[in-house]
Amino acid sequence: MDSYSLGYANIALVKYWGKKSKDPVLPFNPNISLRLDNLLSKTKIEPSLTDEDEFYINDEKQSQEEVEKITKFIAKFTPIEREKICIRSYNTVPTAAGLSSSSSGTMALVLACNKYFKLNKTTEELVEISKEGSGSSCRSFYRLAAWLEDGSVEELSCDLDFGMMVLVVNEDRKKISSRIAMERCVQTSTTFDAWVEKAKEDFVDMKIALKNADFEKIGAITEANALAMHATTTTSTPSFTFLTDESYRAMEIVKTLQEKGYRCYFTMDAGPNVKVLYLKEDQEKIYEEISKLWQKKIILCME
Ligand code: 2P0
Repeated sequence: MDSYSLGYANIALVKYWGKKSKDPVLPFNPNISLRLDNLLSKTKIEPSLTDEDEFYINDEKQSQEEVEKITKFIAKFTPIEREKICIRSYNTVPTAAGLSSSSSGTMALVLACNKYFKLNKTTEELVEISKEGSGSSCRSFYRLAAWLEDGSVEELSCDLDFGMMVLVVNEDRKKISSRIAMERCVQTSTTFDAWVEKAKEDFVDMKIALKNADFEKIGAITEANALAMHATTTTSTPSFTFLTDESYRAMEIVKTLQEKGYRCYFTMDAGPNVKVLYLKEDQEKIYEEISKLWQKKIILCME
């Protein structure tokens, strides 16, 4: 019996960037994401064979600090008195490289705990728990999800069949975690208030565009929203950026394709990699065109 629990990555079309409250975790602005069914984490929990809790990612033993972080999180919803456990997680998502590995990992962990400790929680309850581990992970439970300022999570629908690929700039762990980056932007960015206002408008417009299946509009909002989020990093003190020259080159490639009439749009998260949103029916020709210009790795996220 395969006893793994699966968690999926998600990429925001309207980003979550900034916490209005940490406990409970509430976003400054409502945000919307698309789940990536090919980028996932699978996790299982077994009794530990040692007298310690253990945590492995891709068979690599994690540091004591990581074990403490994860056990502190699961203590919020698992029995106080419990045996020591071994958590084994495998990511098909490069870990902590701005490819949403924290979303897929947290969702898989929450589901694995539900199974191992026989918690019998509903999806709605698991969504609530997940958020406390990684804010954006609450969106991974639905194909299209909206996470609102009051903390609630809604499933959205859209008649379009989306595809996404990642132009991989760098798969290394990011130097600054999104948590710390976000906090710095909230506290110091001179454009943070403008970001929140814009993101609120983008959220309203994106919901309408999804409802109308207006892909051009969805793409335009996705790109503008990502750029506005990234602008808050460069207007922070100390200033920083997740993007590199190669990220900008990848964005240029997407723009070149757009000029040729291809329907594809970029977005970037807390890392240098560039994700490309398109319609599934266009995947083959977009992949072919992009591969001519981008010789580095490309990951298809939704085959
Ligand atoms: C998002 N990101 O909407 C945004 C865009 C990164 C850039 O949500 O601190 O790991 O655990 O709530 O969810 C990544 O942040 O942060 C994220 P915490 P999380 O996808």
